Amino acid sequence: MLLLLRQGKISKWFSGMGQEAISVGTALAMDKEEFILPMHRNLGIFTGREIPLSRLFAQFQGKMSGFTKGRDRSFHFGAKDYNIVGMISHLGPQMGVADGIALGNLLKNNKKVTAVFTGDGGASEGDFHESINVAAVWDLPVIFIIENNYWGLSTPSAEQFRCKQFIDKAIGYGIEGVQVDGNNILEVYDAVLTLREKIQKKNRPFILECMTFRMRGHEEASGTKYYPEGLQEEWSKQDPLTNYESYLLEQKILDEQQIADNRKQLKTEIEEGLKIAFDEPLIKPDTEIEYADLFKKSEVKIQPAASGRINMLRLIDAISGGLKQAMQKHPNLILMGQDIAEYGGVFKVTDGFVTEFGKERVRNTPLCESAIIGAGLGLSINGYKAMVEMQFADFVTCGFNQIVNNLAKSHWRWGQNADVVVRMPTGGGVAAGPFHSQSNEAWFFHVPGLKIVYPAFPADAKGLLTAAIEDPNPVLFFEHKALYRSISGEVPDDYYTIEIGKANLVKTGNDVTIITYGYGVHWALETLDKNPLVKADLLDLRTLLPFDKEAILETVKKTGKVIILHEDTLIGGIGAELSAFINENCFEYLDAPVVRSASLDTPVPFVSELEQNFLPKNRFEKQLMDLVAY
Ligand SMILES: Cc1ncc(C[n+]2csc(CCOP(=O)(O)OP(=O)(O)O)c2C)c(N)n1
Repeated sequence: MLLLLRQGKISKWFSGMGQEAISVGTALAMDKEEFILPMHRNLGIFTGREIPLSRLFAQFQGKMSGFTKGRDRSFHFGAKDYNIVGMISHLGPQMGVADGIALGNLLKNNKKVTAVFTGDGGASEGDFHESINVAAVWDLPVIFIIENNYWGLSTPSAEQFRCKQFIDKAIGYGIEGVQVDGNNILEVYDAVLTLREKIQKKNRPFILECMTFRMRGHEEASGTKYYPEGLQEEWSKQDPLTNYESYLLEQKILDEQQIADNRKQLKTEIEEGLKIAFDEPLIKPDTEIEYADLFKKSEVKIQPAASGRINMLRLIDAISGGLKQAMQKHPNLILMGQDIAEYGGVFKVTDGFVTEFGKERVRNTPLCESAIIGAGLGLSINGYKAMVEMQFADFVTCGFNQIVNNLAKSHWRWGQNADVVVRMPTGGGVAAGPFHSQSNEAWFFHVPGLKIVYPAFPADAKGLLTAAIEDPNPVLFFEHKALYRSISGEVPDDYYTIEIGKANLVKTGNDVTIITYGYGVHWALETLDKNPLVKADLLDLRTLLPFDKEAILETVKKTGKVIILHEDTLIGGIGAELSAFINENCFEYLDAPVVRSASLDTPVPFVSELEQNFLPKNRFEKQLMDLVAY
């Protein structure tokens, strides 16, 4: 690999020289059916699972027969056929994903163990803490393998953490930790095997700390100048390959001839693999495929309610009812969130669910948004569906990385869908201040690979939530807190789904188009009631990503005047994108500039007078009337 790198024949490379015993020992000790989640230095996991070298080289060269269709490099890939889940660059998020896979195994009671890797540097991340904490509380069958090589890029342990060793941290999590010489393959192999057996007798997580040293630079370009003089020479005496070879020679298990034969055979294998990969043509870009692979093909059947039975329900009851029916329909659906079990969630959406579905499927979580959203992906890898309730949409910031980098990108990167719905109680108007009132849908609107649903009425909320849960892709489902108990509507009693991506024309008129969603729909209705002379098309988007382009074009072409209304702040909001879309696609039909009505570009204030001033509702009426008069 080093030669190829110098020749410019492969892209970036993270050498595991000096640490090989950990990957190889682990791969051999784990059952092939069990998942391993490696890091950037764990080539031995991939070769240990006997992935053909030609495919690995194809991956490193960005060829089609690799694992990511040329979309991601080096070790950033998963290989589901080999039960390997590759990392994202952010290191720590792997551990939450491992929790989810392990949770799936726990629920199946299949005695399978999951192994996940981290370095000593990555162990400083919040994900490390969250994931081990969740695994400890839930007794998850997972081994957290820490490759302690004393350096994170150029930063020595003394500048990374104060603890002496990682097994000490295990005590804090209430779990057991084991430390081994990571340069001794027999010790690593034996430790992993022993921990597996312990876990199979009684489900629980372990920390396995493997002491080792990275002989080369973080990646080749960054060198090793920061290592103190003599350190590499010192560690080279403990090289795992040469030491093991000497041991096998001493024990007369190998002789020099066999070593030479092995090396020759490996050289041939490498050269053959390389040739296959090099001979493969370069990938030809096809934009259609690039877009198509963002999502797993969704087979959501649009299912109308079977009977005509209708109830008048509040938004909260419609959501709760939809979720309950989804739980009945999908026995593999797992709910996770803070206080959602016996307590029923802070808004009571899951009130009574534990009694019907049990605590295994309705899971209280620690305050660990990142690990739990990551666990959602892990559950989907293991054949489950997950719904994660954010206690308030504001708190999604603590799980942001998992959503935008893991859930959103995994299908496009390596074909693994994230069958996860994140429910987001959102919005203001309840005098709850800047951290319990935000509209943050625009943060996610910019992320390819996500779907965003935001219903305004009870019937839409139920049918779109059931559709979101059926959809095998990640969906953010926004629910306006202030509407939970303030609006009611007719809701079909039976299970049904509404198509994601379709807007609804709530009112029709020729003067002007109002495009909005969420609370905006109700503000617009109120304003139109107050001004009966204004005849407007009122388009409720219902889904923000993908937004309904046809419906927008149709109404704009009809009225020639558009105002976009949203509760979120103005700059960089969804209105900006919609306005650009309209200008680009039906400029000739416009009789006035596209107008946006949004909240002030400040955080959401607490005091009611300030909040009302912040929200667009009171400005909207004038903006609408000015537009009509334009
Ligand atoms: C969140 C995040 N911050 C920074 C980086 C850049 N980075 C990549 S690897 C690395 C050092 C990791 O050290 P360690 O976890 O000890 O693993 P090692 O490389 O030593 O095997 C850093 C800083 C990153 N990939 N992700």
